[in-house]
Amino acid sequence: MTLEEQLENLEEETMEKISNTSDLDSLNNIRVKTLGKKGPITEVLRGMKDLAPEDRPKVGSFANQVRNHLTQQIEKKRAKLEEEALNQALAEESIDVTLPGKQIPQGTRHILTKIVEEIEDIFVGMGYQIIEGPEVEQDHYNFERMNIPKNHPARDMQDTFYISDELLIRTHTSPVQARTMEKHDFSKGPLRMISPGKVFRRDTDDATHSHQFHQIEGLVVDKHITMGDLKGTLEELMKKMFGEDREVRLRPSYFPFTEPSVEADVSCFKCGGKGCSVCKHSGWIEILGSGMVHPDVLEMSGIDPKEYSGFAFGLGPDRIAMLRYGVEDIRSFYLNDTRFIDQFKGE
Ligand code: 2NL
Repeated sequence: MTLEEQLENLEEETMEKISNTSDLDSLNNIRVKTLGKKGPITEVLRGMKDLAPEDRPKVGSFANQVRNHLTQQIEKKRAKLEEEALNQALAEESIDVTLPGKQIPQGTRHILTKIVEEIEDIFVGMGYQIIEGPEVEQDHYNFERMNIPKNHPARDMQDTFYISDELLIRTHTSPVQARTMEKHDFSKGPLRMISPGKVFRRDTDDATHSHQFHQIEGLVVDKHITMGDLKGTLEELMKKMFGEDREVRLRPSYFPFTEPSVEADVSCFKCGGKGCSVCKHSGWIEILGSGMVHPDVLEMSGIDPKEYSGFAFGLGPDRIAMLRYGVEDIRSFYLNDTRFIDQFKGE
């Protein structure tokens, strides 16, 4: 076989291989094997030394022609394979922009937070400050300053989570008020405050008890504060919360930190007082405890009870939410089951 014939065969075989290949790797192998330094074309060119000198230019130019042609064909095929690979990748990555998006659920503040904020707004409207304080509290502020000395039976009513003999998690928010009273400068005006927050008692949880719940306490101290001020304030609160035609009824009660002490009832917001299941057919709903601040409590906070008097009250946002929305189990507020929580989205 002449060198020309060898070259023609090589060209034909390679063209066949190029057309049969379907991936870039094997195409590259064909290029290296055919056109590379150790490939057949280089071999042919090397064999030219055995030719007659006058034949060499013709064979050389033919060999170059074959090489150029094959190079060109390989490049063409490479471009084709690359385009195919790109199109395939695009097809795999394409997204259907008309599909519905992922739903990201909208959250809402907890119903207890909403009730606390609603009550805060009412009192801010009457010129009260909102004051918060520590949940870990000293026995001194939580009990002693509230007229509940060691061995006082009221300590049993408020079974307590103690951290040490002198430290506990507060059983009410009153210590925030004791801390505020001792600092208040009465030359700048009366003290009007509410203290909302979490409180803790060592109760066994059931439908109506939770070891953690919420309290909002209110306190007003000034010269000439009377029970009339207390009743008017509670009436204003109840009308804003439960409707303009609500009435307030005070019944005598006992708290160690108030004297006299009263239990406040509101006329039933459901039946208006006729009697229904919400008010247990009495027409009245027990809503909070309150009274005139005990003179000893004022004195312990550095306030002269001969000159100043005050009223105070404590109410439970948990109980208010239960009454208003017919929640039967206080524990529902603390389970974080979104099926429960979500019911109050619109409130
Ligand atoms: C309840 C109702 C109450 C107070 C809280 C209070 C605060 C100070 C002085 C006097 Cl600084 N009293 N708070 C008063 C009456 C009732 O809470 O059922 N508590 C067990």
